[in-house]
Amino acid sequence: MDEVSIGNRRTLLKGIASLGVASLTGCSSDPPTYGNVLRMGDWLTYQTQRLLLPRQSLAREYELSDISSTLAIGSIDPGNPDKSYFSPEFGPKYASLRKSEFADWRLRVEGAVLNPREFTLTELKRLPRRTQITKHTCEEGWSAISQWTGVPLAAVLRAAGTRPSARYVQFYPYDDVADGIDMIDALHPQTILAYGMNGADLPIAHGAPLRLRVERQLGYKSMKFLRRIVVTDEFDDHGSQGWLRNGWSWYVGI
Ligand SMILES: Nc1nc2c(c(=O)[nH]1)N[C@H]1C(S)=C(S)[C@@H](COP(=O)(O)O)O[C@H]1N2
Ligand SMILES: [Mo]
Repeated sequence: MDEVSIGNRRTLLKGIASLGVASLTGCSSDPPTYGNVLRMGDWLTYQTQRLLLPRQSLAREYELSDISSTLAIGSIDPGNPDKSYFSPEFGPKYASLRKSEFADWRLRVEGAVLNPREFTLTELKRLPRRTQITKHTCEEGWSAISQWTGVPLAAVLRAAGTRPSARYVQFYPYDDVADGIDMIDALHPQTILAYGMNGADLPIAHGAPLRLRVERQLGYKSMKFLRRIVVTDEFDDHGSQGWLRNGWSWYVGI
């Protein structure tokens, strides 16, 4: 980004910020990537979207006949040590869980919750269920429509008892990344932890046994291969494990 556009953004920022203070009082409006002037653009995108869109506005949902074939991209097998996203700590665990068809897999939910706990897949399937046909849009320029079935993240957070101080939810998978979303997206009705895709169990390449779907942001926010969820009071960009290492924004609303 050149200096001129930073300057323009700053000027714009002032206008938006004064608007923002007036209308966002009491909600989480910290800059998602504070402390870095080159990241001010992210903050502007975040604030503007949060200002303009009703909080619970739904992403478009499609018909069964709209379903298209979906690429599997990024990490497609956390158990493969030859891949760049392989985690020496969690990759081997994934490989062994997969051998027993995820019978021993658990989702750990902890942090700013009253009842930190683990969920089996069966327990998650007993919670409320939502099926949605949505379009996945990847930062690389492709998109695809699929049907996703899972439990609303809000239901899981309710079961764990989110503390009132909580503002973000962080996701840790079996490959070497980590990411988070704010409470507005976490509690959105279309934000689900999906265990099914197109009427079948979630395939390995698409994030088995459980992945996140965040329908109002770009595809990389929909973390696959989940093992742990941590509710936090503070923002976290996850440093070298976050997508920011690729130069990608923390907030990518669409
Ligand atoms: N754990 C994990 N989740 C991930 C990724 C990844 O590499 N690891 N890639 C992301 C990106 S860039 C995209 S576009 C989608 C791809 O989802 P799909 O493979 O189901 O198409 O997963 C996202 N979630
Ligand atoms: Mo992507």
